[in-house]
Amino acid sequence: MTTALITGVTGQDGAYLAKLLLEKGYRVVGGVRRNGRDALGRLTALGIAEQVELLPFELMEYTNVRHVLERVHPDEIYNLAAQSFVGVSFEQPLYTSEVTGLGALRLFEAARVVTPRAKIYQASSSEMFGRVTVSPQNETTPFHPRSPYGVAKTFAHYSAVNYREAYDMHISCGIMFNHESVLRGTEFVTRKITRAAARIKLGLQTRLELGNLEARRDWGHAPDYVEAMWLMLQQDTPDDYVIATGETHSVEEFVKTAFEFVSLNWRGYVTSSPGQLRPADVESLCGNPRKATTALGWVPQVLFYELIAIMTRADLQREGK
Ligand code: NAP
Ligand code: G4F
Repeated sequence: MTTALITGVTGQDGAYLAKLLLEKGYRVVGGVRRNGRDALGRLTALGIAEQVELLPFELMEYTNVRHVLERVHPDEIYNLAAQSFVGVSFEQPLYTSEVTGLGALRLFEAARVVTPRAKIYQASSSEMFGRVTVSPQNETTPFHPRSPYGVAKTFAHYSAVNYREAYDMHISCGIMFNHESVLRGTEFVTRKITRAAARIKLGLQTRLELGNLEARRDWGHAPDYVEAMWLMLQQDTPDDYVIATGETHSVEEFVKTAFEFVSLNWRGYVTSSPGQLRPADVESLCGNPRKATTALGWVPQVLFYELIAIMTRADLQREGK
């Protein structure tokens, strides 16, 4: 039986990946942070909380990372743990660098010592492209990160490439564009919008305050994206892959579509507030996933309009209970 360790198993991607690997017959071990709330909500929602072996895991703590590898001896390691919210990274740049940047390096270093033959997936991000001058972006597009989070992910990405080249380790990076789902955190713009559209429709909320409505993103569906993570680790040779839909849409288009789904005109409810703007924002992202399609056979199944329908319908059901 193949053993996989997933760091960040309680997050959106961690939950979907755990489900996928369990379906494939893996032994799945998940690293969990100790905190005061129901950490297992997403695993419970997918009906797999009992099937994942959980271990205390903190990326800030090298000894803990190393002990977990010694105990689990994974064949595959998926490093999904991160302070993943770009907005907060401006408020907590040092913490974000510690977890999202140095945390990945701690894991690679521990794996070099304990499990050098394990295959590793690193969750890199389209946020590394930042201020783009070329569109669409692919694996050769230069990085120009625009946030402490983007800078930290770029450090982690180059650390992965360095360990691959220096120590011949099988580390692959998915340069993933935004991917969303019914399990997406409510702080991210998509879920903030679909939840608000549902709540306004149901009379539970009256207004929605957003920031930059002109920002454009390439939004896909998280269950499709975790499949790409797994595919990368089934290859003989490690590499980097852009994972994206190839479509770009504005935040305003997202709002309009979600509100239309609940038969409301968004203009009556949504404001753009300076308080929600970031010190620097990524204005436009659009990925070219051709390499992943050719080398991995990966194709996104869910695109923009279906994604919004899935998320808004789920929020209507959840909020209507
Ligand atoms: P998420 O929902 O925010 O999940 C992040 C996970 O990391 C959570 O399980 C969290 O645990 C854990 N974590 C945070 N700090 C940690 C620490 N110090 N030690 C151990 N675990 C820690 O993120 P996601 O959307 O699933 O994304 C997964 C990964 O892909 C992240 O690295 C993210 O940066 C990257 N990524 C995401 C996207 C996207 O659009 N979703 C795109 C590109 C890259 P708690 O539950 O305790 O908070
Ligand atoms: O949903 P967002 O917070 O996602 P962002 O910043 O693109 O980051 C996400 O995708 C990255 C991949 O590119 C991941 F690496 C990262 O971990 C995360 O999953 O914001 C999207 C856009 C931004 O331009 C933001 O300024 O929406 C704009 N926006 C406008 N109003 C807002 C809001 N974002 C949030 N979170 N909240 C708003 O009210």
